[in-house]
Amino acid sequence: MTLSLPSRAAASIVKPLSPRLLTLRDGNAEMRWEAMAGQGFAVPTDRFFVRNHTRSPLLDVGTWRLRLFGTGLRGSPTLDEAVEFDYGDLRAMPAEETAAVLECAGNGRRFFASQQAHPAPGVPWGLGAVGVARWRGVRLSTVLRHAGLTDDAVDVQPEGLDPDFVTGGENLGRVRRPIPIAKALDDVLLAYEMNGETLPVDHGFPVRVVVPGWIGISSIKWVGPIEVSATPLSSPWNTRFYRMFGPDHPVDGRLVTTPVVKSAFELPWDVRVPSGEQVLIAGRSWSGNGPIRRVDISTDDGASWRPADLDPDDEGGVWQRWTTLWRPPRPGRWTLRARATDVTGAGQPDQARPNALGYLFDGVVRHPVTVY
Ligand SMILES: Nc1nc2c(c(=O)[nH]1)N[C@H]1C(S)=C(S)[C@@H](COP(=O)(O)O)O[C@H]1N2
Ligand SMILES: [Mo]
Repeated sequence: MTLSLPSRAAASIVKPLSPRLLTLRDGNAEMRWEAMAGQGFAVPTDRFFVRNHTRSPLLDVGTWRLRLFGTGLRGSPTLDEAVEFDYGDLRAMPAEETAAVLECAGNGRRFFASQQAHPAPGVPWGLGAVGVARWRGVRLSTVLRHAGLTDDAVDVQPEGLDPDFVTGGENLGRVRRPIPIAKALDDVLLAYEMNGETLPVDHGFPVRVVVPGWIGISSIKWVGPIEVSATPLSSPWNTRFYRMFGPDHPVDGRLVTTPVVKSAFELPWDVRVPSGEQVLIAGRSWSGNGPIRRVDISTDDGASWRPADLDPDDEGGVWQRWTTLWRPPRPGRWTLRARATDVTGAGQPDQARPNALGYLFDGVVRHPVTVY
């Protein structure tokens, strides 16, 4: 008898990976959008996407410490002299809860290839590398002040306790990315709960950073050391990765910070629907710039558009649920399209601007449907 070995993905991710809820992509887990049909505002944790550069570490909360150091703190402590906080210290500080979107910068990457003949390397995500959760924790600003923040601090760089990231034979060290002090003092959380429960292992237990409104890589999981610096910091995650490179962009690339406008149907890819019957189609749209103001739907391959009905409960929220009615006229292959516009007027073009690493796909996605 042969025993099947766990896949790379199963070894990297701790939570159960139900194929009804999640799709595996190169060792990462993508939320299936049909698993959001009929759900509330937040994405339940069992179907929340997981993006791991290496694998989820099992950390001991008893010995875990947050360690702040650097030239932006009083006395410029080194890592060895770091100001430490344990889990109980953080739990004892004033708590805050916020609903925030977490989205991978490469969400939608596969559509650069499938819709624009412009493939990009990286995890070939559909639209499910995104989720909204209720994050509860302590403000980073509170911890920074307890640690002796000075007026000289310019950058704050949290570092994950997962294994070093090795690519092409090169060890790039622990996953880390600087946050400018203004953002760090604004709304960044050190979260220890997700959707009302203890933060799960795959999402950063015991504590992760949540940077509302910024792309996923900013929200460092399994945070340990935090460097607070009086001079600008950098890491491969803001110089080599998570930059837009290519003919449309500056030679040294453009830093990726804010997610773009996107829309998704809460339907299986290649869904089958009967002809002649009216169906209620639901979906969601979101943007890093702020609330969604309008969503237009096309059920005839882009020939005509009509406004979707926006769920008033979500007005001004971090994402927007919507519905539309459709009576497929006759059997055949159709595509559904959803196109949102946010509060700044930013919308979704037919074609996203390509970039070498396939970030920030904001194009209108053609969702295939078979009518029978
Ligand atoms: N320490 C650490 N933090 C990390 C990562 C990682 O691999 N290691 N991945 C980042 C990326 S690219 C994304 S998109 C989000 C994903 O968060 P999630 O797995 O909780 O959905 O975490 C970010 N934080
Ligand atoms: Mo990501």
